[in-house]
Amino acid sequence: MCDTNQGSHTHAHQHYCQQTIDPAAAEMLEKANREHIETTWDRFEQQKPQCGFGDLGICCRNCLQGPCRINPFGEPREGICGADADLIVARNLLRTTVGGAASHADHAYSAIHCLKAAAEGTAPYEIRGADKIGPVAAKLGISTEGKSTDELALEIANAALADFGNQTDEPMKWLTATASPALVETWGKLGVLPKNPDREIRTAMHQTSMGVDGSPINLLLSCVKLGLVDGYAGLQMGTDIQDILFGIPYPVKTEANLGVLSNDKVNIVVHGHMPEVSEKIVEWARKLEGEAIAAGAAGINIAGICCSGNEVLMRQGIPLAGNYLSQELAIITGAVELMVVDVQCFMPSITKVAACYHTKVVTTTPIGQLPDAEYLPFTPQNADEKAQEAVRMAIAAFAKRDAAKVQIPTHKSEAWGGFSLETIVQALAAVNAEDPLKPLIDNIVAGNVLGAVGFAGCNNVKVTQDQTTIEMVKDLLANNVLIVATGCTAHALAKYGFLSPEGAKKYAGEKLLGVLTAVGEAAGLGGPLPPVLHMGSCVDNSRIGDLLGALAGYLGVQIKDLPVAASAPELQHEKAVSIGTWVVALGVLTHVGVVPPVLGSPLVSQVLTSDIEGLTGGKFLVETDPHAAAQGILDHINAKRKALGI
Ligand code: NFS
Ligand code: SF4
Repeated sequence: MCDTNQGSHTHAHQHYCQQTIDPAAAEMLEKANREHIETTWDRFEQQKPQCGFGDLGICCRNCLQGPCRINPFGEPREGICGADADLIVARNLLRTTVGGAASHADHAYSAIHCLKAAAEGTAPYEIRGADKIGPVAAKLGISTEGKSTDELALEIANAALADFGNQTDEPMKWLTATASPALVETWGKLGVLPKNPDREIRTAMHQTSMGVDGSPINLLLSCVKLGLVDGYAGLQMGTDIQDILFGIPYPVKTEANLGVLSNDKVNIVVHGHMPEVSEKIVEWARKLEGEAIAAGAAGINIAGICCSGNEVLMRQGIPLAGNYLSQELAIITGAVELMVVDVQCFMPSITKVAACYHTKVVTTTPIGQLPDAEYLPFTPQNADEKAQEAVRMAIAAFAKRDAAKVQIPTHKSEAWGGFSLETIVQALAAVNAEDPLKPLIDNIVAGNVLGAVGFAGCNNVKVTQDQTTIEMVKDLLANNVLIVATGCTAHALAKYGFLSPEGAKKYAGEKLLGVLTAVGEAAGLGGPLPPVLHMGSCVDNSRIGDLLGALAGYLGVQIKDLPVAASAPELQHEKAVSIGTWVVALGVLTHVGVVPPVLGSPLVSQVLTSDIEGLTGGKFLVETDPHAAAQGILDHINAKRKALGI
């Protein structure tokens, strides 16, 4: 690593078009090559060819007699215990779903603790989303009469904790309070209503252990259950609590791509997922700006990677530096003083890349440590202290920045974020104050908006960074499909101008542009709404669920009847699998652009891409070609329109 005598990197004239379509990323890959710095793409090459058994999902290590592998073309057909391909694939898929659901439930759990401490006055967080308390209290059946904001926040935090402590056979309160009665009934009949998220995670680990469940179908139903754990104990609970704590997002303009890093300011990059950490870093970076100036910098610049970036974009207007595959590249600019991480999606490699520069990496949670990073254990109580420490570390590092190693790509695009359901309704209310959803519905009925698709999920080194996402969204917008986006796909779309009013003029079909312009102008934006509405982080996929629920409720139909779909074009994380499972449970066609490890079981593949539709109304669409995927989604939207008689 960063040893100039090491001659192992020889792609001097490579153009990196296999790796990424992002010119800023390509420029940094070129710099990495020049400086002999290994990136995730180099490590991907070293992994090739990846194991075919793993790829198909037919290897099992669930007991110490293994590993066992199934031969898809012959013998052996069973593992040592007799588990066949269907069983092994289904078991593995459930463990993946558990991994995702556990990540999101643990994320929500941290937010609950932070809200509780804030409400009790033991942690330095101000409750900024008092306007979210009413709706959340109402759905949970909590009376607000005569209670203070703090009292209500505490009661809501305790209601969330009660779901985690539920020892009865009643389903999770957060789920029944949020989902429509018809969905609750459907899930009840399937026997997949989760009770206590921690218990479901435990039970699923047990169910998949050696010598327990031998029924692939039963295991797949548990996947749906864990998808619901993710949806309601992770996404919905996380978003509701975070909105109460940090405020409901409202539209905000910012910029995206590595060009947001500053040449003359202290650059701090927040990376990971938990706004408890990133919000405090932003707060203290603003408060300590004078110290940075005293140290010779022009100020402090904060930028975000992955979902931490989305969180502070939505509520603080902080620019996005890049998505998952750009995390090492941000450090390779040589201009980052500090990268603060908390949990999820940060590569263990970042400290090695950072060691080639003056960059400090700070870890903040007991479960997310890196051996060569500085560990600042954040708690709700000490967050002010730890954030100051981190920001001062960045200021101190600024003096060590080596100008000879700095190269910041100039690429950046204007991007709007912060489109919560509340904001979308508010924008629509400018057109029709009495009945805000009516203009959207009328335009859907008239065909000016053909349908809507939610884009979510990651980058994955197996596919060219951002390409599938961008190509699909271009096709769909040209066909007047409204797009909402979260997570790393939202970053991708931000980088190429899809989150800006200009993007509407460039990419939206004529009819869609007319609607975006009418709403944007009525809402006082002086131009069209962006054609892609940034709804937040991956946890904020609950906002897409809220939007779908509102549309279905308005029309008096089920979500499964709507002309909508979802897509995770470049998924990598287990969380993307559990989110996708929740979305399928809602009744939505869900496209994935990377083939999940299930093809080793014809049965599991058949259930996920077809049979499950008969149970929930949703199913997975697996398609790696962006244009074919967009066409599949358009066909689906048109079929749903026809069934609705519009
Ligand atoms: Ni979602 Fe966010 Fe990005 Fe994927 Fe990772 S940051 S929670 S998992 S990689 S979108
Ligand atoms: Fe092999 Fe069965 Fe053990 Fe899996 S659980 S490793 S298939 S013996």
